[in-house]
Amino acid sequence: MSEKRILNRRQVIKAGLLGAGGLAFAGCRTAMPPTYGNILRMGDNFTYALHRGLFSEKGLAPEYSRSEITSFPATGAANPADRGKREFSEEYAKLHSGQFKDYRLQIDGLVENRRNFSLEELRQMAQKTQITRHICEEGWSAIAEWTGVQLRTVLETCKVHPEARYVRVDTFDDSSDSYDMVDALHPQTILATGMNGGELPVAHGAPLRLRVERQIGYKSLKFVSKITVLKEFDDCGSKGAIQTGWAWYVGM
Ligand SMILES: Nc1nc2c(c(=O)[nH]1)N[C@H]1C(S)=C(S)[C@@H](COP(=O)(O)O)O[C@H]1N2
Ligand SMILES: [Mo]
Repeated sequence: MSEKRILNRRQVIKAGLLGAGGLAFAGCRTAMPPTYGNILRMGDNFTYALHRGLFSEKGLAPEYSRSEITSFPATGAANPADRGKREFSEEYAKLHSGQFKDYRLQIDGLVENRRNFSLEELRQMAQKTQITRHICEEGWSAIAEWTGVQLRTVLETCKVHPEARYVRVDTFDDSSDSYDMVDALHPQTILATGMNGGELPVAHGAPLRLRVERQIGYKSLKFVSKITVLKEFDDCGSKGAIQTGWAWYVGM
C-alpha cells in the first residue's frame, strides 16, 4: 500500500475518533451508530457527531413558496403493484387494487400502544404541509409540497417508552432504514399522504411516504408499511443503507 493511501486511512480513522469525541457533548438522546470497523463509514460518525453536537436539534430545513415548486422525477422503486418490476409486492398490489382502503400503518416496538392506523385515521390527525427541496445522492434536486401527519404526533399517540433511541421504517418494496429520535421527532419529519395539493402518486410512494427533510433523499422512504420503535441501533441488514455501502446518516 502506498504512503498516500496509509495517510488517507489515518485521516479517516482520526475523523472517526473525533466524531466519537464529539458525541460526548451531543446530549443524551443520541447514541453512536456502529460502523462495523468499516473505515470508509467512520467519516459518517464524524458527520453525525458534528450535526448532533453542534447544530440545533430543532433547526429547520429551508422551505419554499408554491411558485418555486419544480417538476419531480420518480426514481428507485416506482410501482410495487407492477408484477413486471423488481419491487413487486403481492401485498402492495392487493392494497393498491382496493384504493388502499385496507392499508394500515403498523406501529410496533417500544410503545405502550401497539397500533394500526388507516389512512383515514392518519388524515384526521393534525396535518402539516411543507414545501421542501429533495436532494438525491445521484446529483439532482427537486422542490415539492408535502402534506401529512408529523411522525411525532403518531408516536405520541402510541406513547413511546422513555428508553427509545431509534425508529426503524419498513416499506413494501423491501427497503428499510432507521433514524435517531432527533430526526423521528423533528417537526418536519412527516408521513405524507399528499403531494403538491393532490393525493400522493404511486410513483412517489403512495399511500404513505416518509419525509425526513434534513437528510439526503434516500432517507425519505416511499411505500411505508411499518414503524418500529427501538432501543438498540438497527442497520436493517441487507435491506438497509450501511450494508449496501451507503451512509446511515447524511445530514444536510
Ligand atoms: N421504498 C423506497 N423508498 C425510496 C426509494 C426506493 O427505491 N424505495 N428510493 C429513494 C431515493 S434514492 C430517492 S432519490 C427518493 C426518490 O423519490 P421520488 O421517486 O419521489 O423522486 O426516494 C427514496 N425512497
Ligand atoms: Mo436518490
